[in-house]
Amino acid sequence: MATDCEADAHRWVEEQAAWLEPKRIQWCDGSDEERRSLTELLEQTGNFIPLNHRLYPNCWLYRSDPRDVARTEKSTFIVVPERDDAGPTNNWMSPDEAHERVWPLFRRAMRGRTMYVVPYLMGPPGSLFCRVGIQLTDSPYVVLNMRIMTRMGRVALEELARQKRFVPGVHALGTLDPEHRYILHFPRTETIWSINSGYGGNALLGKKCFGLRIASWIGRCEGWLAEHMLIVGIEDPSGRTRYIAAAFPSACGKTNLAMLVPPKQFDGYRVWTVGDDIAWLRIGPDGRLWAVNPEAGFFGVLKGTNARTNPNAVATFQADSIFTNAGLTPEKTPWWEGLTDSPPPGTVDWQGRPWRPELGPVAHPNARFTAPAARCPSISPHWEDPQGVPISAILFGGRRKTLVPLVYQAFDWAHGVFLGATMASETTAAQSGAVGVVRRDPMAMLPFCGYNMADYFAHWLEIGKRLRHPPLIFGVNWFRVDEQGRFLWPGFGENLRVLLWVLDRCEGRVGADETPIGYVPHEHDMNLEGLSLEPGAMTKLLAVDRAGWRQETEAIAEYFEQFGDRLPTALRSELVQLQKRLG
Ligand code: GTP
Ligand code: SPV
Ligand code: MN
Repeated sequence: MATDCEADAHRWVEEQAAWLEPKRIQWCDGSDEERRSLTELLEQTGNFIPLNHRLYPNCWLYRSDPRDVARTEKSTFIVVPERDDAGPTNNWMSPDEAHERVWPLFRRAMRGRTMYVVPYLMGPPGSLFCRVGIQLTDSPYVVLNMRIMTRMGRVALEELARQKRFVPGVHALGTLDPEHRYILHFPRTETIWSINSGYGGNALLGKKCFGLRIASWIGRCEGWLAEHMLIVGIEDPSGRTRYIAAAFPSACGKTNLAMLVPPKQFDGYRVWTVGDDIAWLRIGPDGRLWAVNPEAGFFGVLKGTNARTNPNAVATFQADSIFTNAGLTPEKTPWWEGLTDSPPPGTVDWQGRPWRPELGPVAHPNARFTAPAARCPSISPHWEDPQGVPISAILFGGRRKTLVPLVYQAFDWAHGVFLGATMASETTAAQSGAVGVVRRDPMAMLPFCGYNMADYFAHWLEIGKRLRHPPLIFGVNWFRVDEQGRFLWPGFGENLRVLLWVLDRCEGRVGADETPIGYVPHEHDMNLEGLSLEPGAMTKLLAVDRAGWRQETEAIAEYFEQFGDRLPTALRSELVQLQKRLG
């Protein structure tokens, strides 16, 4: 006997098929056999190329349409009746417009093609956090990615029978025309529609669409948080592990921090990866904040990733992985900027052209790997724990060439929410549009919050009130540069030094300088042994430039205006207090 939820799912699939008119329907079970047949099918298109099976067993290179290489924020909408419920930072569309203007684009969109029905889980099976999604798609590439990024197929169908509802998502490749690309979210019905893209966050609907936009709304209704955060465990030489969650905008270092390798001076420390992109956080019965990674794989940035910067990522994607928009060497291995000093002779670029410097980069700057989390050498033994892991500290960080210190601590939860709400970062290649422009990206959720950002801030404040043992909140910035534009801080593995100061603060083991923006480390409290920095670098990294911050508060005041009365008064008062402290 089918449960109501299973019956709903079947009925919904039939209804969608009647509109999309696929030639056939294939329910995905997640088996190896299924993977093999999809792979063969894709290889025939010429855009899915088997890599050197000795060096990269079971790995493929995929070339996407050159117009479809990153998330398209201008095509991404929150669909609710009232514009104000989407808020000033989201694109808004009314449900009527969605049905009248966008739904017709899906009509017969799968004609002559196979419609794959992809049941998937977000969250570990059997966990309170666990949810079911069902994505319809006509892209075998999307199916193969969903298979890595989520727990897909039979396991999700079994869970469906236990759940009351699922998140339906309809994805059609269409023509890939960016002018008619739409990624629509209906928080009220927990539904997703996506058309005219096959790339990443636009098309793998479990990730940003469900995992962040829809989940952030569900979390608000149910009293939890869905965040653009990594989760990492730091084990000290005594064998105790504490966990940190960190929100950095796209391509600002989450995967790298989650997979950090301790510098050699830190013998006895181990770093455990729980998640690299999304955290779902709940208040535990003990009054602490507990986090799970709802995903099962990594969709990570290739640029800059190598055996020195991120050996754990390199080991992870050495097998069973998909490389999207990397270059290809004559040895049939993938290549991207930063892997080695220069591409081997005879390398072709991400569009398959023999590479010459005039053609630009070998790999697209947003080229990515899709790899199973279970392959990661640093994967935490607790990464699938149903209750998650307890969070001691939350970090908010971005790319700021100037002003923002390497690390500073918020005075309390409300100040920490203010710190997150006002963070800014330079844009990256992860989204279409200009790169390197500083913009406010509150909690790294600007492109991912499924409702009014002011209400989201209020929700954060509310969660803090309900936490008996809230994590401490910190700001970090690995990206300060000197006058020549060189990074002042070496970053990557060396970031452990900052994490250890953070954990010491959590235990009240070190003092700090009380500055107008928060607590800043005393230089001598940070373990800098074996680190070679430019002379004076540490002073610059920890300085609080009052004049610069006064200017920043003006920019923040202006930014707050857009939220009107909906902005929580606590945040307005945090701004006033900061201004007072700055004098
Ligand atoms: P999304 O997957 O887009 O959400 O990105 P992410 O936040 O996981 O970013 P990721 O860790 O993939 O890093 C993005 C880029 O920043 C890569 O090119 C990294 O090599 C670089 N990067 C990461 N950490 C550091 C760091 O500590 N210092 C410097 N200078 N660069 C870093
Ligand atoms: C991001 O842009 O933050 C990503 C990649 O993690 S994507 O899944 O394409 O959104
Ligand atoms: Mn991301």
